[in-house]
Amino acid sequence: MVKFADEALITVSSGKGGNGCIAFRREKYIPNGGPSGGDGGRGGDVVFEVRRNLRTLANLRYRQTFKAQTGGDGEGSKRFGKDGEDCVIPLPPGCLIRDAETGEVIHDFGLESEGRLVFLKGGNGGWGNVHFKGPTNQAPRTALPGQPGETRQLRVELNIIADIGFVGFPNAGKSSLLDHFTNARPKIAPYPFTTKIPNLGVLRVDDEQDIILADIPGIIEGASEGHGLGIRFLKHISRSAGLAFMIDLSDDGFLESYDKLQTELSNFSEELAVKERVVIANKLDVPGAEERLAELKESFAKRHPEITVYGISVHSRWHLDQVRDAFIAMVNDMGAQDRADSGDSGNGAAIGGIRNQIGEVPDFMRAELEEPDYGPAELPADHFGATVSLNRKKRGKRK
Ligand SMILES: Nc1nc2c(ncn2[C@@H]2O[C@H](COP(=O)(O)OP(=O)(O)OP(=O)(O)O)[C@@H](O)[C@H]2O)c(=O)[nH]1
Ligand SMILES: [Mg+2]
Repeated sequence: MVKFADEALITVSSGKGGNGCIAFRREKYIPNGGPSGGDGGRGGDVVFEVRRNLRTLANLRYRQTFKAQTGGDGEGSKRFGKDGEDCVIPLPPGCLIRDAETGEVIHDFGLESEGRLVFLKGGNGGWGNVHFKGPTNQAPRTALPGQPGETRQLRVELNIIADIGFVGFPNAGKSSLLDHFTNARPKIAPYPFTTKIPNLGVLRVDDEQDIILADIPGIIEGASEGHGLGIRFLKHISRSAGLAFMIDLSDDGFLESYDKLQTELSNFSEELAVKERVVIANKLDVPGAEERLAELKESFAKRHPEITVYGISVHSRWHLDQVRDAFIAMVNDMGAQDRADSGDSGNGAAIGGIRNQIGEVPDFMRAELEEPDYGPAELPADHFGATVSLNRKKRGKRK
């Protein structure tokens, strides 16, 4: 079963319009009643809808073809055909839609949590023969077929939205920190690459603020060339307010870790390379770690004085509050900056975070995949051509 997917290739088609009808009014005592064929109904649209309780594109992996319904054909007695039902494709927040062939961005939902995009309009219904009546043609035998729908091949990409993204070598304790701070219960184990898909958790600050933390699979030197699980998951922290670099003090390479990680980030994107950050040195409980922390702090003071280094132990619960405060500060700084950029002076305390942009966030990791409703099934494909429905009821004999 696909549990997490952040890319999907899909084909979407809007519905064909229903055909117009050729029919004539035939009633007793009303000879030559005139044309009465109604118009076909409109074909259904293809609509994308952002649902905030969805977290993955796994639902688009199960079903890759999405078709809106064909409009119903017009009928006699000037009855219009029924409009085809729209095909609504639910997406999690943070999606981007591209043309599958050219890669051109068609729509970016960004941080929207409730967006709706009518992507392909259904075909119009064809005119019934009532429209073709004229002074010289009182019994038109013409009706129009419905207009065809459109089909496009698309690539949907998901960039998970988080406030703080964790970056670190495998086994540094990223998932352990997520587990401590949030409601998420990621797998934690003493071997590298325990985490294979991004984990999200919600850090509750107070009634007004939640901070979303993203723990992504560990990256290693050469990840940008495809080593380990690669750097493809870095895209999920690209939109975050700040990064937390986690360094394992029990690892002999602790002094070089930061620069190696930074190199991989720079290879991925400039945006990530310059993002606001803190460094968290974990496993302070292991023997010799205190000395290593002092060494690390000294090295940062010399080479990256703008970055704060926090020494913690998730196991022993040491100094975790400092890290929590640092996360809150990064998120609020970003919130204040966003408000300044948008010209809003903001009154009251600066509360940042995605929660304030996308509203209530669900308990991600426990949220069950919603069963999406794609609308009704499609009518048969060979459904084409103007329908002719002449009423063949015999006229009563004229007396
Ligand atoms: N001694 C000590 N061990 C820790 C601490 N925090 C985590 N660990 C251990 O380090 C190991 C790795 O922890 P994880 O949280 O799975 O590490 P990760 O960074 O998520 O690793 P990947 O998912 O493989 O990238 C586990 O055995 C943890 O129990 C700590 O503060 N002290
Ligand atoms: Mg992990």
